Amino acid sequence: MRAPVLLYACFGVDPRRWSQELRRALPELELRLWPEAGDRGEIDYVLAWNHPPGFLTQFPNLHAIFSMGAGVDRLLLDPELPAHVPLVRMADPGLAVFIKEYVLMRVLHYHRDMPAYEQQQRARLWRQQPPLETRQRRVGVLGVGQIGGSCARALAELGFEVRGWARSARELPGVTVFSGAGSLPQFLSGVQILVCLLPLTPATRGILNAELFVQLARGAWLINLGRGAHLVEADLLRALDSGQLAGATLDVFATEPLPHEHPFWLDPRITVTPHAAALTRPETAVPRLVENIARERSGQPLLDLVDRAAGY
Ligand code: NDP
Ligand code: OXD
Repeated sequence: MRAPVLLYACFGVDPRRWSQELRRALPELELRLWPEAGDRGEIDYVLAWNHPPGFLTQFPNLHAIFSMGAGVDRLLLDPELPAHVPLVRMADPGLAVFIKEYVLMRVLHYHRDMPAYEQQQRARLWRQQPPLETRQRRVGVLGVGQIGGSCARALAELGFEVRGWARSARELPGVTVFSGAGSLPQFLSGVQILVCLLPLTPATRGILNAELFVQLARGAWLINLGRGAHLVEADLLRALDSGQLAGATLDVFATEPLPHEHPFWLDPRITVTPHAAALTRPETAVPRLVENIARERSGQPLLDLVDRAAGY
């Protein structure tokens, strides 16, 4: 019997560390690195990222497509994505750890008035801002799945008053979870720091807009780590100008890299990071891939399957 074949086709991601880790963890598997795909009919699995539209149609015998990223929005935009091949999102526990660090860093930055101190420093102004206790600060997390859920729990452990929003009801220790579109206004009311960790789907595209901002506490802060297309950029600038929002931290953008002339770069109210809150690393990501390939080979249901109709 021939060995199963995994094709690494992650465009723009250096394959060296991945191939080392994959070969170590899956010695019984034959690993091929795009563009050295060999006989297309022999490819059983693809680890994919940023492939050109239609790329996957050349592999007629795929058993599963594994996304290198947690977000599969770009994969799902491929109009020729093979319809009947299971699509698996990345559930790398390392991603959740890095995003949690980033969220804690920015929430504490806003909570402890660092934007005001940075301004004061530039003006050589010595003025103490009375700190609030964490329990006096309401933080909302849009999307409390694998990553958002771990952030919400960590914020609750620090004592913040944490709300989460998801499609379906769930229990998260220390977090009040609201579910469904109808509960969004209730979730948003009084939120002072809003974190977005939603997947980009038809239901969530453009969700960070004027209508949403106005439902937050006045002078709220926004932290967007989901996708750039969640945010209506002009509405953010208007909300900052009106004082409805005090500031924003953005890691993801509608156009990446953020164009050189984009106003966000030099806006002192906005912190820009280059989609770097977390990166999938082979050390933490490969074990889940190994588990899923073993499951597929023994006819068990795959973990982390994408619901194509829901878009994530
Ligand atoms: P999950 O699928 O585990 O969680 C998604 C969460 O969003 C779930 O709680 C889900 O609800 C909720 N959700 C989805 N659609 C809706 C909706 N219409 N209304 C309300 N809630 C909704 O994903 P992850 O936590 O793994 O990742 C989330 C996103 O984070 C990724 O899709 C990606 O865009 C982004 N990301 C960004 C990174 C970065 O570096 N900036 C790195 C990694 C990911 P339910 O639980 O009910 O299904
Ligand atoms: C992801 C990302 O989706 O890095 O994993 O944004």
